[in-house]
Amino acid sequence: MTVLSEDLIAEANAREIAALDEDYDALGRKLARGGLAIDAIKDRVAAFSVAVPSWGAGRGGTRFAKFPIPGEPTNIHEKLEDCAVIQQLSRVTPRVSPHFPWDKVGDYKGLRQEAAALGLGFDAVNSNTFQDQPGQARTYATGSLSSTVAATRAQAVEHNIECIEIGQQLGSRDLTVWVGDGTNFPGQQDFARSLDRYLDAASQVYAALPGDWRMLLEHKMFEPAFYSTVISDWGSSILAAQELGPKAKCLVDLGHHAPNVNIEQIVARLHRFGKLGGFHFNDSKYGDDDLDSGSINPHQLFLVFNELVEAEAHPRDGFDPSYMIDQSHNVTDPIESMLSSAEAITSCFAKALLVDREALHAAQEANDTMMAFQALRRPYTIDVAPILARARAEAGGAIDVLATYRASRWRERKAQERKPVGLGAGIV
Ligand code: AFD
Ligand code: MN
Ligand code: MN
Repeated sequence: MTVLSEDLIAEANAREIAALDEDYDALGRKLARGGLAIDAIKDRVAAFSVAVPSWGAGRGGTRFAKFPIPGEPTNIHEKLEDCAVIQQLSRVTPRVSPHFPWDKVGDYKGLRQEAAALGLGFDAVNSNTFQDQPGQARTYATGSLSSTVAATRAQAVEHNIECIEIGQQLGSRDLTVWVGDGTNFPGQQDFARSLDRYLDAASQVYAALPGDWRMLLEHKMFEPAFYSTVISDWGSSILAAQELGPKAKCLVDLGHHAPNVNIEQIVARLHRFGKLGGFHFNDSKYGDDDLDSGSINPHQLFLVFNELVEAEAHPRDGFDPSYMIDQSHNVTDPIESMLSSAEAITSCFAKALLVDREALHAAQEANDTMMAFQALRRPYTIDVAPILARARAEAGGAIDVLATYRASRWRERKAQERKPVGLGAGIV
């Protein structure tokens, strides 16, 4: 079952294919001069994938307002449909990362089948102890896994374990834990004791992990807490992951650092200690951590992928990071943002594959700074779009994803069928 008409995609591609062939062949000749086989790069790109967040399918908002659009999805079933559109066009987003209780349903086996029928699987399960839910016994107003109240910590542990159980039914194998725990005032909580409480509760979640599962700890420097957070940075994250055990890894959300932090170096450090577990891709300019991937600083995204390709060539303690988009689409059609972001992310991966690693390492060893820099700069300036487009087209996706999406009039059609979203503030 396909959500969009295959004929529509084929017709759109037919109009683009001659130009693509020309561009692909020209790029192939250019890469061949540097000893690279374009088809081999294209095969690597075709095998690459990044998960999309279920919550990213709806319009996001800020703490000031949320401006819904007609036809946006309001439940997990409609969200899966929209994710299937992204996958059908891009062929690089075959998995959806669910968030609970937002995506709660009565029948998870059924949900897994529903997704499979749409060509989708499930990625990491995300728990949510940063909000209170109707009917919940204890509030998370003053913290969850690190709460001073034992019953609140127990409730948060129980929720995370429930997420693991749901994830097992969905075919996931990672639990991503991001807590909103932290403080707004100096002195509000004891830094050491709050971390002790977090570690004690997190170890109970860890103990419930099935053998082949991982627990991904996501750090965030600020927001919703504005003075301190319990897992604030990669240092706290790796120390916690080391204390919890080998199945605990660190998840790097690109938007969760102080401005100008060298994230690519953090990636290399986490990998050095076998603790790089996954990514949430997005971009940021100031404190806005959920802008579209590569929209502000594509060079940083490339440098992150350069470290990932380097890490893959030199694996330590396994190298299997889970890649996911985590963005808040406040002013665009979320499908368009995720199509554009998936392309930006895959482009950076492709450019990182073009790096002449032998030349880079030789220049590094010889302290030839300029040539080491050029080894990264040269591939960064190459337009890899034809490689991505060819990989997509061969897999049945669209050469021009955005134009084909617009031509499908998906959102206009859904606006006739779906119930309108309520107003309000909030990230999702
Ligand atoms: C948060 C974190 C985390 C969380 C998401 C919810 O990035 O990944 O699950 O946003 O919207 O900022
Ligand atoms: Mn995130
Ligand atoms: Mn975030």
